[in-house]
Amino acid sequence: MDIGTTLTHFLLEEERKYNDASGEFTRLMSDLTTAIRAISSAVNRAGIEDVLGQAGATNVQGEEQKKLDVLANTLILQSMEAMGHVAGLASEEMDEPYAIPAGYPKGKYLLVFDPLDGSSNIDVNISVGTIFSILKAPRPGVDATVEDFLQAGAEQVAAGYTVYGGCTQLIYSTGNGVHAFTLDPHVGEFVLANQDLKIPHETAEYAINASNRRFWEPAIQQYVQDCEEGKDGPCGKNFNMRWVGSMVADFHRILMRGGVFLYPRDLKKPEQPGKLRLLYEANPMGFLAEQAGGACTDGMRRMLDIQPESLHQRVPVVIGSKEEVDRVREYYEKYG
Ligand code: AHM
Ligand code: MG
Repeated sequence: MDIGTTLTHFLLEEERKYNDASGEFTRLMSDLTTAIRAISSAVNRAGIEDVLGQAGATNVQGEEQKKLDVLANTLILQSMEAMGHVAGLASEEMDEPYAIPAGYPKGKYLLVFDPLDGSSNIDVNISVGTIFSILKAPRPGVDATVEDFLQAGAEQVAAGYTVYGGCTQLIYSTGNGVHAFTLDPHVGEFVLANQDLKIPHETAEYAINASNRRFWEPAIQQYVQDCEEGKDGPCGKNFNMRWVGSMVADFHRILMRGGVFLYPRDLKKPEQPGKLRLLYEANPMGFLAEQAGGACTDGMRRMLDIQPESLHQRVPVVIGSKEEVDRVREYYEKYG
């Protein structure tokens, strides 16, 4: 039997090669993966818990069963709060940043996350995921405020996601390529699966929720129409379409075989510039896309250049194969 290259081993080698090798980032990731293993286990047991929990939705201890996204959020807070590596945590599940309880040291990083993205898919046994972004705390050792989290995506120290699918995989980048690890459920370790993943530059596959078509802006209306016309239209090639409805799963497919994912501004809710959140969905995925040779934009701007104005800010997202993302950007310039 061969253990393979574990995530901890790989992270330490990376730290030795590129950073000051203090090991603090590796320890932070180790705390995070403790939570991720627990979330993976909870997701895998979701159907069982559901069956067991049907009578009154309480467990054997008489506690109310938590929705999985709240549970995932709690597991991450629990695994991080006492360890001294972060000065604050913010997530989709909390209106305000979580303050590290008094008595625990505050570290030099900030963690922003979506604990269980696509959680509406849990009930139908479709892949969901955890997305995370790691920033430097502007004021290390001190409780982080909202302003401390409002950093452009280009400032990210690291970003990644876990996809809870047929197997559990963790994908991350510290700015030196994108690497994938698979959880060995028997050993409890993440083991290196792919090093330095690259998104193919060209693609003939797009992902969009077309039920929103009548609310799209002209650029997206035109882009999708041209894709649908295939080789008889201006694209000159036939396109395929895929939409899982879990960004993590859709992005994972794009990372592995190319494609473009679009969640554009939706005039159904004109006050809302898109559905996805800048800090814990668009930025970490944008960081990974760029590291893999792809691109990410809000249609007009490079995603990682956008200066966030609020913690839960929403943005339009176009992400994936570079050539196709650039093409969508041209449609925005031409059609608006
Ligand atoms: P969530 O964070 O509440 O789970 O919402 C984000 C999800 C993404 O994973 C996915 O791409 C998108 O919402 C799907 O939206 P829609 O249901 O409009 O197709
Ligand atoms: Mg989400």
